[in-house]
Amino acid sequence: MSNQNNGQTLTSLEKLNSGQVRHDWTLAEVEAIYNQPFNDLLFAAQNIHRQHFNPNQIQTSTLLSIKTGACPEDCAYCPQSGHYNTGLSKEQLMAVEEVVTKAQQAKKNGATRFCMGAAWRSPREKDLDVVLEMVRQVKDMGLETCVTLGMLTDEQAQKLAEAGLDYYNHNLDTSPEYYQQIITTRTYKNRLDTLQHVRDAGINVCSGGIIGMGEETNDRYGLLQQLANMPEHPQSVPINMLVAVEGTPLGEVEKLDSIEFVRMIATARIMMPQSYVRLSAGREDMNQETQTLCYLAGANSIFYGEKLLTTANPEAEADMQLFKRLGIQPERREMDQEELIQETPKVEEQQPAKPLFYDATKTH
Ligand code: SAM
Ligand code: DTB
Ligand code: SF4
Repeated sequence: MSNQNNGQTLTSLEKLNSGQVRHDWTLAEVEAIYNQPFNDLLFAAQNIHRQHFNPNQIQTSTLLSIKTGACPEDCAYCPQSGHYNTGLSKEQLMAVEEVVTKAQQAKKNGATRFCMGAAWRSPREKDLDVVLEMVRQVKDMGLETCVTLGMLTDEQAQKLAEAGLDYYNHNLDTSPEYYQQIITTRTYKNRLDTLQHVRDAGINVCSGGIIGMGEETNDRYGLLQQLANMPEHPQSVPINMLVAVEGTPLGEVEKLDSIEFVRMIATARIMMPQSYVRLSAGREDMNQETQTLCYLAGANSIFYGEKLLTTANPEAEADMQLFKRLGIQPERREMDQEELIQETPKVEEQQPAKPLFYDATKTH
């Protein structure tokens, strides 16, 4: 099958791999991208990646669990759900000063974004007020801010926007079909509604999902289809590999083939060319070669620092060593340019500028 495009004949797969920004993906199209020969998939993804981003820069976000455990929701993957016994100690909402201290450490270690997560179904008003103050103070330090607090009303999203929040993380997690086997206490529609409130408030959307939960490949296509067919692509798309935690219903699930994970990253990159694609949870169980393939496939963001919310993440030092081996620079915020000049390696060690590169962060 072929299509005419600017006088050139493209096969249907070439057309799918062309990096067009679309919101009408069919499942068959996602399947065709995901299942093409691995080298073709990675070549297409890297090619698209270079049209929008510096291929040798990775954005780094540090996570902090500001309220841990005893969550009323029953997400089958989650060590923080009150429905399962995972031996996690339940904690109250942290104090603002404590959070600011953690954010200062994250900034010192080189993170550009600080993501605060709470094990809530949705925030209570008095708790939201505390989080708003955290957002203001962390932002004042020159860090980008992200929070993930569960479902939000329109008004709550507005308040977060007024406090200066940069990103709200709320994942779709999986396909609409598989979702019912993973979470029963809130619906897929609830999630889409929260994301709409976040978008309406003008906050950047961070939304992705988890693979390796025993889903079919069809469910992975379904997740990507839902994400890419939203009215706007999420500015940040976290792809998590399940961290299987003992005591959760998914504690014993079979480990995912790492090549499948890389295919997922590459397909996300091709379908959402201008979004940051984050290689998220699960890196502790991945070797450095798999992570490197994810970067080649277009992942350009990671969670950085030795802890995710409650589980382990690679040591910051190990990530920096890998970046050095790969000639990757952690992305800097514009206001950090002075620090960048001090730390940038000598000119002869750097890659020449790519003519196709432009900074997609400037477009939103
Ligand atoms: N309670 C809020 C919510 O669910 O919206 C925010 C925190 S929740 C822990 C944020 C996300 O972390 C989940 O949506 C899920 O995608 C991811 N997550 C949680 N446990 C995970 C695990 N064991 N492995 C991989 N990702 C996980
Ligand atoms: C996302 O997509 N992954 C992060 C973040 N958003 C909040 C959370 C990963 C959690 C992994 C399990 C844990 O550490 O509790
Ligand atoms: Fe609660 Fe979020 Fe964990 Fe679900 S993923 S149980 S909502 S903390």
